Amino acid sequence: MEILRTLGIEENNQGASTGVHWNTTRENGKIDVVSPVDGRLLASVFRASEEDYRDVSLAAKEAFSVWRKMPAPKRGEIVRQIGDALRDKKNALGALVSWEMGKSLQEGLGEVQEMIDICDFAVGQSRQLYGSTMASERVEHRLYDQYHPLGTVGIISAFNFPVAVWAWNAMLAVVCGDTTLWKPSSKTPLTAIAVQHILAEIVAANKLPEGLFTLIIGSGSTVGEQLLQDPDVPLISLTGSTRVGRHGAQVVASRFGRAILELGGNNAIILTPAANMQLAVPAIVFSAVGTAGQRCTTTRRLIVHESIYDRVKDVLVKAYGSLRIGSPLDERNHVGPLIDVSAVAAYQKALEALQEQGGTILCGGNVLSGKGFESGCYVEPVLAEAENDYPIVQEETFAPILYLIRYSGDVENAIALQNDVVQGLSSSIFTENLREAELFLSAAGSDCGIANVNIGTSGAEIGGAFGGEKETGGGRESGSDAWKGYMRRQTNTINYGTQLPLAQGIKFDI
Ligand code: UN1
Repeated sequence: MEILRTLGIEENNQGASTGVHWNTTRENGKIDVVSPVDGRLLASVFRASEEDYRDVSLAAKEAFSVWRKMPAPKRGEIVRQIGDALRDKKNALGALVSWEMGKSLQEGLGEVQEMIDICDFAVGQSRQLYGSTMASERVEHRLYDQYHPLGTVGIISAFNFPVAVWAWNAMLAVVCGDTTLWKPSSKTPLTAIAVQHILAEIVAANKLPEGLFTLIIGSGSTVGEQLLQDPDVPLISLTGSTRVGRHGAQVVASRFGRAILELGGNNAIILTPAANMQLAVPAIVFSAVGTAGQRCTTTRRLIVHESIYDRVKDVLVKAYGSLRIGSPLDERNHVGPLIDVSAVAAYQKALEALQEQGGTILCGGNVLSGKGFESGCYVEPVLAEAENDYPIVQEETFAPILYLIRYSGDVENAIALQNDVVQGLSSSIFTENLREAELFLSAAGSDCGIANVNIGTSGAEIGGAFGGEKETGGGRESGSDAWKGYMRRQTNTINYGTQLPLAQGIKFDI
């Protein structure tokens, strides 16, 4: 495949890089990367060893001692070059995202655009690592805080956004003066290797310390666990399921490391009687079936007022009937494959549980086979009627299953249902009623990290902080002031006078 060659992917690739150099471990076997698009073997990657982990961690640590001293705007200049390199490789990398992960080519290109956008954002941020100056209560004293680089940032990324979420973290981390250690999902190692090749050219051309960008690909229970436990990695940014995140958070907390967690969502859209259906219907369908339901921000619950419930149900059944499922590389299709056959099994299991618990499938529910579906990863998006308190509705199933839930009375009841799950990532309301919209956004409204009005739950821009509350983990990445999470704050008091006044008016004469 031409794009593989363009991006430096070979038939067999190594799973660890300290920057420009690749380790040569072969004894841990390899990961065969099979495309969910058509079941073809794209390439293989040799799993990294525990020794490889120690190499990359040391390289990142050594690079930090140099990188932290480079002025932040100069660090931004390197990120500018990365953004330019991504612009050059956008088509090939976007296509590889689609082949490896199975999202549409539009979305694969959009994912690379998201990387470019965060590069631009980080370049600007590199000149704005602001601290505050505070008024000191003491005479001839100055009190201020400043932000310093933190160290190596471990980035554990998920298969569904194999490169963009890494970029959100890495581009901010490096302008903040940190070095990075990336463990991508074992389901999508090729896009990570392609990105590492792009970075290696920039590291070499600018004679940067090797170890600025390091990569480790291997099993979670070996190198993943080493990363969580590594005292030389003061911050772990982890994107994944709540189950994986709960373990990771505990391990990192036990060594007093910091964690930025972006875990499961159970995102809902509320449709009130004042909803504009022209906006709502396409937003619901895109948010529910886009990326085959495999975004953290995918809409999983639709909470609809009883007075419009039947109409909404009919419109959606019709819309779902017109969805075209098939290769994500064919732009006429709306829905591509799930990542692998184990995701298909989880989809089937969820549908069984739903029916056992009293839910009704209105449309979809089959796994597709035959021509064009040889990978076994294509499923029909499901629209189902359910109650919010069904155990299966309370869980995140990473597949295109949308639960229709009815509410009655005021919007407060819908908000209560929306909040009545353990996750807290994204949420939306469709209404043209100001009171409903403002209540939803108020302190008594949505309890999620992201709350939208008249747009869907997915597709956030990089300019805003991204993350959620409760079992979503509480972390924030990407825009707004998320950069502060990648630095250590230091508060400084300077006495430029000739006296030694103590704070709180304490007298201590000797
Ligand atoms: C994710 O699914 O982990 O808001 C990230 C969105 C994308 C990012 C999703 N910009 O849907």
